[in-house]
Amino acid sequence: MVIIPKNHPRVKSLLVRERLVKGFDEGIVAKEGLLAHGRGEAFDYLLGEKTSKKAKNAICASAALLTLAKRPVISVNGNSAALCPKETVDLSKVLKAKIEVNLFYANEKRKQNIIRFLKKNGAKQVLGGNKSSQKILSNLTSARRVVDKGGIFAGDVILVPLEDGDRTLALKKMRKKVITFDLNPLSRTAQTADITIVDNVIRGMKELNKTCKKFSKKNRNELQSIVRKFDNKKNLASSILAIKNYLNRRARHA
Ligand code: PTJ
Repeated sequence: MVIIPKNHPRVKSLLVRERLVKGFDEGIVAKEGLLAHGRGEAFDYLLGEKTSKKAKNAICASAALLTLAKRPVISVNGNSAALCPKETVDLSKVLKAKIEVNLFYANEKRKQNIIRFLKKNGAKQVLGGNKSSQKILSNLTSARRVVDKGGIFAGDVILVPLEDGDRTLALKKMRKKVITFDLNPLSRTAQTADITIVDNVIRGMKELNKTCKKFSKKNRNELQSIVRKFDNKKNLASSILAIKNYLNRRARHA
């Protein structure tokens, strides 16, 4: 454990990094998850380490789609479990959504650790650990193809934070709506999902929770109109432009 000085300019992101390292030490995060986090940090830096207006638009559209969903599911991997366990559990309660652990780097022990960790953080039920209710997604070759028949397999709107592009595409081919958190607006997942929230999952999940609570009072017509008006391609293009503008500004002052 590193002692981080309170006045360090990047204290927040260093604390988040520590949380992930702790998750790794406790058998929740994969080794590769530490690398994925580093990639995310780089994009977060270029995006100003704050929730942008574009991310807020995507969060509103996601909250509307999740509130309209009949069988919403939150898919959890090692990184998202370590970074926002409470927010994941709270969101599942607000939406009456299922939580399912689904790993890219399959490891039964890590899966069970994540299930226990989420339960310690208030989850009543966590799917993904029961072999007798497993289904295999035939259009997917990675370990993520193993899903629960009452969870991801049956879900209509699936939230997949920090994802790989293959599963996003596979779920979309099954006519499911896919929402992702991805700080890289250029990634295949970001480009393939129905809604991409280009924000750090640690900030974005809090905002999504707040918005879902607010939207639970809205009627279906209002929610449908929010979803209809959202354009993921346009929103992603604005995030890419924001990075380009930031780099141009920095280059001018170099
Ligand atoms: O726990 P597992 O086995 O399911 O594995 C999880 C990881 C994340 C290791 C796995 O899904 C993976 O390898 O993901 P990728 O392909 O590296 O993609 C992760 C994406 O998430 C990248 O585009 C990162 O920029 C982005 N990312 C990383 N950290 C964050 C993030 N996006 C939002 N918030 C973050 N904190």
